[in-house]
Amino acid sequence: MDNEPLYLYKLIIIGDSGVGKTTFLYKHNMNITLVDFHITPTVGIDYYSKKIKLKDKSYIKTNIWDISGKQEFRIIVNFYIKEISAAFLLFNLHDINTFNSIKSWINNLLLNNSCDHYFQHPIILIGNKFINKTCMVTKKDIDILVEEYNLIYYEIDIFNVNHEMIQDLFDKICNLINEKNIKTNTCKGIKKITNNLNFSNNKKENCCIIS
Ligand SMILES: Nc1nc2c(ncn2[C@@H]2O[C@H](COP(=O)(O)OP(=O)(O)OP(=O)(O)O)[C@@H](O)[C@H]2O)c(=O)[nH]1
Ligand SMILES: [Mg+2]
Repeated sequence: MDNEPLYLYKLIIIGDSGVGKTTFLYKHNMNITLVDFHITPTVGIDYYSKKIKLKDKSYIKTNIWDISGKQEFRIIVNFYIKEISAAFLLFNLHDINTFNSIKSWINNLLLNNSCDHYFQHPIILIGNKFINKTCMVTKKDIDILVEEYNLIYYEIDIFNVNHEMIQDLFDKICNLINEKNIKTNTCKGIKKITNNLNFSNNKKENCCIIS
């Protein structure tokens, strides 16, 4: 069928504990805002899968790893970072420590990724928990970091953005991967799907066979 995904893109969501990674993923996958729930810190790693239509009208499947930001799980992060095609990197606009960690998260990405192709993996930096008052993190400091590491930057408050805006961010990161043509350059974060029996959208699932 034409809308069957031909490729699997492996994405990761990273950042310090409490910055909103799981909230971000739930909003994307199920349009649930966990404001009314008692959301607990992720233990280790969580995983979701979703089908996305690219601008060129082809379909891809995404595997999205949501990893705990706690220090004790850092070894797991470094393991999963080995094979990703792009990353969302979140910080809390009102917690300077989460911003100060960004460089170390990026260095982890650069050091542990095992791809040897020329293209850079896209990184979307997200300043979360935006509220209309002075942030602890300054615009100037964010701009310097964005420039230095060639990041794409968005400021959001997951509690107050609509589902489409979060979907757009996932569409954007997947289209960037596609445009950079990483898949023809043996990126370990992209796999050709050779059999996708039982694939369905919006489900937690692990049924694809990859080459
Ligand atoms: N005000 C506000 N609170 C948020 C927002 N996003 C997340 N939170 C809250 O921040 C807390 C932490 O969110 P999580 O999504 O669990 O953070 P995490 O990055 O997954 O944390 P770890 O799993 O420990 O790494 C929760 O109480 C959320 O409800 C936001 O945009 N605005
Ligand atoms: Mg979490």
